[in-house]
Amino acid sequence: MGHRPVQRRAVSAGLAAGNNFGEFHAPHHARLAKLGEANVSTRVPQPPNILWICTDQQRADTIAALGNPHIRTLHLDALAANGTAFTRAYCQSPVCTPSRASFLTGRYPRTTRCRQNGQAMPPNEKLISRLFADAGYTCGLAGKLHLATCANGVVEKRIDDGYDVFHWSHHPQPDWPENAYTQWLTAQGTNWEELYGGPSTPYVKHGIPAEFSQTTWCANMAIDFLREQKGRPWFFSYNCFAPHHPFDPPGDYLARYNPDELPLPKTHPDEPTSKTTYQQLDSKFSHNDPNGYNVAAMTDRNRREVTAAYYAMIQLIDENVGRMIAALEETGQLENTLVIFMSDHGEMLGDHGIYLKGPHFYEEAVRVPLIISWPGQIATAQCADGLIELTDLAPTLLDAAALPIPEAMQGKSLLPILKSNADSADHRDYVFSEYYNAWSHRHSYGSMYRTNTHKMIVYHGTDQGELYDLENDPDEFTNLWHHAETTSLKTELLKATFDASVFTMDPTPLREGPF
Ligand SMILES: [Ca+2]
Repeated sequence: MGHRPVQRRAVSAGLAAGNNFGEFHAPHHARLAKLGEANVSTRVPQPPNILWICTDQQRADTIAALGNPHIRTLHLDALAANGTAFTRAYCQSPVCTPSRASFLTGRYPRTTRCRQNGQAMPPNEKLISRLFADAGYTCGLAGKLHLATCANGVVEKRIDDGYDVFHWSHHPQPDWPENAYTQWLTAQGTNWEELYGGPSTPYVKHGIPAEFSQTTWCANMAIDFLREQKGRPWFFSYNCFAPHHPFDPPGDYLARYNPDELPLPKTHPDEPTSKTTYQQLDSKFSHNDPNGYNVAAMTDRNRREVTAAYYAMIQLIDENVGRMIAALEETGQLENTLVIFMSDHGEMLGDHGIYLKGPHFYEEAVRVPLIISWPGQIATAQCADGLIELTDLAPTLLDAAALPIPEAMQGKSLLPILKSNADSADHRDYVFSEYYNAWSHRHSYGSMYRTNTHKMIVYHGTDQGELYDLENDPDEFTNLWHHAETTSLKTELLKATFDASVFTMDPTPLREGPF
């Protein structure tokens, strides 16, 4: 547990791609050695820039260097080699809005009161971007934000979020004239409809060519921004829509993956009957929607094609990560930029017989990639295997910039782990995740409590739940919820889950006196 090196093979592959920013320069070495005993906040010579790359719906096991032999992610491999990869990072909700509301505030979904897709962020919640803007940073964004509804052509309502530059594009489809990506396509003399005419099956499509994709456009906006802001402290959110469904990479990227060489999703013969009603329904149609993917009709070939398309979308993201890193290097900003790569939640990708995301809390849905690099300031080629929540990101960034962490934040800074001053195994005893009627399945209210050894999922107001012994059943095939011999364990974990729901309540307003 704790630290182990990133796999050498993949690390070498990543470095061969041209990203060599992990080499420490002598002055940084000297500074770290000299200030080794000092308080973290005194070590920062100047405020670091923040490049926060957040993909949509990318599960954790999609980084080659971290153990996926089928996908190719040279630039993410290099990022991991030049920073710290957290291998057990968990989102606080397996759908967009509550997860994003949570990690952008360092608070739990029900604490922000933005618990559901379609629900607006209360205006008195403080986003991390607002806090950085207050500290003198210029903040920019490209892609989605999704802290309020933008369904049916409605433009997302913003709170005082601190973003000066705001290239809003919830998703690539031109559902709003205000979609900045749509406007850019127009300026390029083209449009989405024209570009999105490639061949398709019911599950996979040849999407927009790479140079015109929203994934690439978001990176273009990031690169323009970091060039313009050079010399000032800045904070940029790269929030592409990929690899969110539909599974539609550029055709030439799809061709890079031979479906026949990809593994089938993992399933167990007892599924879905031994699992929840939600899973039984979603194993027929994704998101329990007759207009969703017809999961029950999928062939093995279909399943492998979806995996190929998903990996191809991630490879395009990877290449754009490489472009942004190269721009940082070229402009001399790499040394003073903290880069985060992560995702808002995962994707089932056919595992356990289901696709997409919540209300399920399988590892595929709640565990996300998380890599942080900050050349010369944090450990390189470090794999941290302890339990991490995305609530920890906002306090980590404030800590890295030597800014105060508000009492309202519920996460815990990862900076001591990043600097190898703490073992990630000691960071948390459990992670907590919530799905409160957030998207599909009306009246589905689930809480997940996960320790190093067990996972308890309670679906409130029903007698349904899931209980997994992760040491003996890491694939979460055997649901022990109804097993008579585990009654005592179940009682213990129900109590622990109830405790966790109490201990994650809003810490504010602060108590001002004894009475
Ligand atoms: Ca999402």
